[in-house]
Amino acid sequence: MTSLTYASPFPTDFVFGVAAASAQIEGAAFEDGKGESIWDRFSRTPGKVHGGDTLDVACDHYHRFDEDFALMASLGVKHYRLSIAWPRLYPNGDGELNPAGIAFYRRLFASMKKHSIQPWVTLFHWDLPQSLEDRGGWTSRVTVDAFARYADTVVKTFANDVKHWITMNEIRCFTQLAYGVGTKAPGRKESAKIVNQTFHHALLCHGHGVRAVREFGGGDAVVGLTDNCDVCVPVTETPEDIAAARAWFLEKNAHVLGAMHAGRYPDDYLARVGADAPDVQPGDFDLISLPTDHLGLNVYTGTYVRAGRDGAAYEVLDNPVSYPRADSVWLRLVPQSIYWATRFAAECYGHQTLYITENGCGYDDEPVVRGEVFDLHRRDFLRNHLREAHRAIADGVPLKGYFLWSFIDNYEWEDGYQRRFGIVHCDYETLVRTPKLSARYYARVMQERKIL
Ligand code: PNW
Repeated sequence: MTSLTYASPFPTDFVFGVAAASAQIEGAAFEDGKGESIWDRFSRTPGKVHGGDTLDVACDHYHRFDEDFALMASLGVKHYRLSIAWPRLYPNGDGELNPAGIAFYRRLFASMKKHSIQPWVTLFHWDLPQSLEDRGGWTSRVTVDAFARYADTVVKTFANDVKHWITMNEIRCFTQLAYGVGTKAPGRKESAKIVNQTFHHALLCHGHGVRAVREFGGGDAVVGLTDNCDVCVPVTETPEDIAAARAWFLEKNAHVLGAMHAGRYPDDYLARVGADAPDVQPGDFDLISLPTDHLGLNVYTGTYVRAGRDGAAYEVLDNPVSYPRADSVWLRLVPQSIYWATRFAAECYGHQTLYITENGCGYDDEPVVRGEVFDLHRRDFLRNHLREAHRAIADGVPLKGYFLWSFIDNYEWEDGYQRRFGIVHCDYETLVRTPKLSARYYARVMQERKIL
């Protein structure tokens, strides 16, 4: 332990930021030549998205980005993680490039520069062009080839504007939940073999993203993956429970972080999936295991694990129904997940530069009352989670930054607009933005660089 206490400031190079994603805030879903994305299609499929909400308008960030960056700057935000909409640049995924799409992001980056906000750009945050889905989507290598071209274009075009790159956002969500469970676009329910293949194709695209940044990003550009690794927390912080949690972490993350790190699928993973293992072509792992500069972790919740009985490596504890959670049923409030996710990622895979690229909470009922939103629950959430980030740093974990999800209420995928994650409230009728109490709180934290 160092002498860092909660009252001491975060290290001077620690990055505080906010995050959002193209499909969730931009709107203008069919403007200026943008192609249809799988979420445009999925949201129009009856019964798939709460309230039948579409991405057509969202926060209208497409037309209001300058106002949004002015607001960010007024809150003291200096780092913003955003994503580029693939179907804005290549309406069909491959084929013709849409110059209006490029022009939009040029205007956007110019506005960020004007407001002294640094972009952290994710190449893919789930808005796959529908045309590629029609040709197999993530089950097909057609998507990998198209992504390679898209990544080359983005990095070449914006190399002067962007120095921080993230290849993919949360591989599990657009593979397993989208092609296995079916709750996310395109809503398919395929076999385990096919789902494992979608993971493999996503890993290949990550590799292409790294390659593109190395080839075209300039010498000072950095790149890494953002993963929503499965996170566990030892029930008690005893050596036995910590060892059990580490064993669980390694097992659950073998097919993404384990594979990237080892340069092949780990043996225990291959033994577990047997005949459902993905098909791997020669050279695939040369791409997948290209060295990266950082690893981003999106951490929202965690699973409690303790030492196993009768020789088992671990035992998972189910959460009782009364365990506290946000309004998203999956978002149980487990602040220690920040500490253990980053610590295990550093210990198990040797990562030297880690970022929390998302952390936040979603609630449904956050009304504006006399011009204010009293989201004390979010202010508390932030404080509790930042304390665990602080604890990780004190224990020597190389955690270098924290991006809050999200800057503004936005399209929460299958939960539509009812679920609010923003520190800025969005009125979806008037599109008026109102910073919540949590925005004022986070602004002070960023300014003073310590937990208040
Ligand atoms: C992330 N889960 O999604 C995404 O990166 C964001 O686009 C999204 O808005 C945000 O978190 C809040 O949901 C997740 O089921 C979706 O554990 C589902 C899970 C985790 C993250």
